[in-house]
Amino acid sequence: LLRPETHVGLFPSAGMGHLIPFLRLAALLVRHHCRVTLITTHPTVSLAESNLVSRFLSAFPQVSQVSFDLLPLDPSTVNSTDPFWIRFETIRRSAVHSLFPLLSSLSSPPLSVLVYDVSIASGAGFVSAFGDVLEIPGISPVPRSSIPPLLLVPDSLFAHIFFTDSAMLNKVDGILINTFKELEPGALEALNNRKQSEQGFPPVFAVGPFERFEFEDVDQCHAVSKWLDEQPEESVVYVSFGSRTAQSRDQLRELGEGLVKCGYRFLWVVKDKIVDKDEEEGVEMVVGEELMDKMKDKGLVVKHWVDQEKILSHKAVGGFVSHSGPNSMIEAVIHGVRILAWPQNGDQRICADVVEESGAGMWARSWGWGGDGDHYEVVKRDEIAEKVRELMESQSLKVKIKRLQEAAKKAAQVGGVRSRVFMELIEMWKM
Ligand code: BUP
Repeated sequence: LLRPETHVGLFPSAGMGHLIPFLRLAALLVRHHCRVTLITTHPTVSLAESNLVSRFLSAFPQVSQVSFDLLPLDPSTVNSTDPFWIRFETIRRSAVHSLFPLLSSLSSPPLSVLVYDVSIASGAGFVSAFGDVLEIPGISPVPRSSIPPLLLVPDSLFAHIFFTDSAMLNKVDGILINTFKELEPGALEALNNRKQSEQGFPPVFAVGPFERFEFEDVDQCHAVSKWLDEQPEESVVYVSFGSRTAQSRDQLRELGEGLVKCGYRFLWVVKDKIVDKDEEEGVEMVVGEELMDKMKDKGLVVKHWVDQEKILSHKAVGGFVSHSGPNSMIEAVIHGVRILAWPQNGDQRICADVVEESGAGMWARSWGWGGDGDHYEVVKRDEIAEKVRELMESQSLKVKIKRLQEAAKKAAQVGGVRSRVFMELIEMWKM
């Protein structure tokens, strides 16, 4: 007997940190014989997004793509200058008019389910923060200092989106999170416990960990791979703060000096602007020729999109100085690379707590938020050098991250818990 095909609509919001897990989810759903339609907006905010969508669609011709039309948004009606947040809001406002007709038009076969993005791509810890921000079941108490500063500014666009989306969470049929039990046991258990379901909180599905697929290959990475091939095993610290964090010139210089001082080899991805399209100056201009000169013996410094998972999977890489974005955190765990978490904004302090609690690495707790708000202060080179050394030298972290890596591998293997969760979901969507 032929069962009707499960047709999944995927609608990611803006930014690579959102697009990447959606496309990995799409690839996993195709592997589980679902029909997938990807809903995208045009133009994308960053070039990296449009490049990745093209590569994905060439690799998966069986996935259909439809465009979601955006209504014009007057920037003066939103309290933000961040292009990604402005796009989130544009999508949310346009959805009121355009989403239903678009979904109804996807009729062959009709959509079984729509997976969308609550604009806060995150782990179970942050999802459990929806509702009551200070007393969060399943994770360590969250001090006020870990709440993203913009969330405490009531008229900020970030707070507006967070609180409206959190109120909507009770209306969805389920929540998918790219995580797995050993990484966030307390938060996942609390999210799925009876007390919450009695309050109408939807079931939570730990669908992770998501791994990289071949469509993510990028050409510019030959020089990076070649350099890594020449470095001894576990000798390199990889430094990156994700796709949306631009650091101040002062901070970049201190970081570069700190890396020189730490004594370890390093691969550093510099980001000077929030959106890649705005990057104009070369890395020498941004970091300064003098510092570039000091760094050349021990480090490779780049200012373009790199294939992060390929780097993390390279045997030369032993540590990762990271903003602890949720994707980066999971990717480091999959590849057994210990993390020094230096959260810059958003949910990253919640993730840094997960890093510490799970044994994935350590968190430089006393360092301020990134960016240029009131909470920002430049972290000095000596502190950076000291923490990097601690990360690279810690035997206990080495042991803990390998244990977690094993659990991640087990969850993602054929017949592992992740595929069981996918099968459960797909059965549910057929009903
Ligand atoms: Br930068 C950079 N190459 O050069 P996060 C990032 N990535 O592959 P974020 C690259 O982007 P949000 C690069 O592997 C990860 O999958 C990286 O996601 C990849 O942080 C993704 O770590 C970054 O969650 O997004 O970018 O701050 O704000 O949504 O957490």
